[in-house]
This record gives sequence, structure tokens and C-alpha cells, in this order.
Amino acid sequence: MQFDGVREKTILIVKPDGVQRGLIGEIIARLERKGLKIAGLKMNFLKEEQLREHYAHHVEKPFYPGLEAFMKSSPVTIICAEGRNAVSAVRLIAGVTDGAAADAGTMRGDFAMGFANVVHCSDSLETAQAEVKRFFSDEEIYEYDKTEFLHVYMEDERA
Ligand code: 3AN
Repeated sequence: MQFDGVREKTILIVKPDGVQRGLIGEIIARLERKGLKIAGLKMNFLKEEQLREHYAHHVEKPFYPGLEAFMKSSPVTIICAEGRNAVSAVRLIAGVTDGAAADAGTMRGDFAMGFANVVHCSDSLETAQAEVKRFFSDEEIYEYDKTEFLHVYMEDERA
């Protein structure tokens, strides 16, 4: 297929603070403007079980109960974005975890002051693959060619 080189998928979640602050459109716009393809998109309330799995690396930490309550405080928007090196590209435009330390121009640098940091994004290819399965059924992921990719990528990057 002509777009085989650009099918890496990653998950980005607009967290409750981002939803409450009206940033869903802004976050999706940034992904689209960057040249990523939206392969899946939905809103959901995250459940305790999903959050314990999602934040398995934090479950034992003192801040976990607060983090879980925060993540359940409103629906979130879950996005599957696709492109070449999508996992690392989205990490870069999201910025580092603490919004106060995140670079200007990143989502967290522009919209966050701390750990209420507007978005979650997958931190590795392995995590991304697990998160696509955790948050989307097969039917909710749309496989299609985006014609824009002819202009976003050089030919050898797409193949
Ligand atoms: P990232 O979201 O940048 O991958 P993680 O996975 O270390 O960062 O953290 C997941 C979430 O846990 C963060 N987005 C933040 O909301 C929360 N968190 C992380 N570290 C802290 C902390 N020291 N205090 C409070 N909340 C934290």
C-alpha cells in the first residue's frame, strides 16, 4: 500500500480539565495541522478499572487517588492519531508532564500550569498499541488513506 510507512498509531486523551476548559477543538486542530490523521475519536467517562490499568505505573503513589478522581470528574475525549513516528511526534507537541515546565508552543506549555495538564499521550510504541486496544474496538478505528499525506510526506517516507 502506498501509505504503509505512515500507519503508526498513538492515543491522545483530552483530560477532564481540557474538556471543561473548552480545549477539545484546539487539541484536535493541533493534531490535524501537524499533519496527523484522525483514525478514531470518541467521548467516554473513564472507569476505575480502566484507569488503574492505564496508570498502573502510578497506582501505588500517594497522588493516585486524586489523579483517579480527577480523571473521572468529567468525560474525556479519546483520539487515535496516525502518522509517521506518530508516538514521538505527539509527545513532542504535547510537552513534558508538568505544564509549568513545558515548552511554549506545546499543548501543555500553552494551556497548563501543573499536573492538570490537559492531555495524555502514549509514551512508547508498545504503550500506544496497548492503549489503542484499551480504548477502541476494532470497528472504531478507521483505516483510510488521507490524500493530504501526498503533501505532508516525501514519497520515501510514505512507502
Ligand atoms: P505523562 O502524562 O506526561 O506521560 P505520567 O504518565 O508520568 O506523565 O503521569 C500521568 C499523569 O499523572 C500526569 N498527566 C499527571 O496528571 C499525573 N501526575 C504525574 N506525576 C504527578 C505528581 N508528581 N503529582 C501529581 N500528579 C502527577
